[in-house]
Amino acid sequence: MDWDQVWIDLNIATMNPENSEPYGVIRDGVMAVKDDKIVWLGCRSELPEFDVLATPVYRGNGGWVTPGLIDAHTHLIFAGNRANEFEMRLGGASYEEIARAGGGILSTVKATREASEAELFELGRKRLNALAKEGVTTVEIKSGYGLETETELKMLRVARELGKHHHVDVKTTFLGAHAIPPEYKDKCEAYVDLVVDEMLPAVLAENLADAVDVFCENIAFDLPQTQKILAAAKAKGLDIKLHAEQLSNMGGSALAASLGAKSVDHIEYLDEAGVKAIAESGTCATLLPGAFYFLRETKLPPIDLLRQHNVPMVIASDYNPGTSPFCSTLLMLNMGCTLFRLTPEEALAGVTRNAAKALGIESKVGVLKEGMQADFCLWDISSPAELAYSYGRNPLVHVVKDGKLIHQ
Ligand code: DI6
Ligand code: FE
Repeated sequence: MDWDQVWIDLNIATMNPENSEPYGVIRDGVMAVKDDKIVWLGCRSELPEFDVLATPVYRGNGGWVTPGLIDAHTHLIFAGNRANEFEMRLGGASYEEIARAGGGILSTVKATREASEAELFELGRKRLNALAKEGVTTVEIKSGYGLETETELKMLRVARELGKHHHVDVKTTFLGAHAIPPEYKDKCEAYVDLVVDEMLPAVLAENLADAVDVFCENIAFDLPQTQKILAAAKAKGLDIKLHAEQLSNMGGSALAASLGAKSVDHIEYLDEAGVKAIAESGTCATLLPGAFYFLRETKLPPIDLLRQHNVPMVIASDYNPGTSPFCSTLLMLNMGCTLFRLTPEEALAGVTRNAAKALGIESKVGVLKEGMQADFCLWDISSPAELAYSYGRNPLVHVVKDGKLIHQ
């Protein structure tokens, strides 16, 4: 066998649903890599002969291998922070009240408009490093703190640049409809037209986005406005997704499902009709426990209904300065289990297999099997549930990305 590297003495949580063991486990496993692909994976007892003198062999010392983690929902490019609003909320103000008073997303918009591309790149690079140190190999990054053409493009360019200069793969999402900017206060329709007629074509002209997202909420965009933006994006061949049912039940998820959205995100207020709609369209449910926790939300997303209807559940950090200031995908595994009562296996699927589906890259990453991209993590843990159980002692030992051992 002509292989580039072989990994032995591992337990492999393949997350491959074709393997009926919990976590798709292969014990005493071996994985072989050639170029950027996994070319052999199985039990050591079935390992074919290979040239042991010519092939580097890495030992896992009985540790666990998982697919590289995928954080499918972040807003990690922004300037400033919102610790002052945290204090206001602790003093009794609600997130909606702060937003309606011109704070919230708009205060981050002000800081982000003022920041240079180089400053945003540096902020983004540090945050991406923090995620990568916990085993993230693919991340989605949204715009949405510009709310004017120039700054939306600036954010997306920074996201694309980060993807070029970092081993972590970056998928970008245009979220021009994140809030109504001050210049368009009381002129929301005109802002939607700007998003559709000016921003979207500019984003497409520079190929800056893989997907389009909207914040469908009573403090943001209503159903007809959401429909207009998502339909325009879909017509241009972009993936669509939606911030839906976060603070109230607007029917955004059913709309997104009818347009073939990849995911609906947050969804604390999603009802059974909405769950059925996304189940039928194959749309993923992205759960964001960091925002749930930080807003001290009490309404749980409909986890049992999602299970009953076999909706793929994704877990993501939603890393942003307002509702989820947590630059950690691993922490979300714990929060997903403690707050939403996911099983550790569901949580891990939410940052691997299902996250890949939500980003439309499930044919390449998210599970470990022959032919997939060689993106994987080696962890110093004695069972995969440990990833969700404990937080703070980072158990990551090695990351392999596109077949290359990453030194970080
Ligand atoms: N929902 C959220 O939780 C974030 N965006 C959204 O649409 C919050 C973003 C922020 O407050 O800065
Ligand atoms: Fe978000």
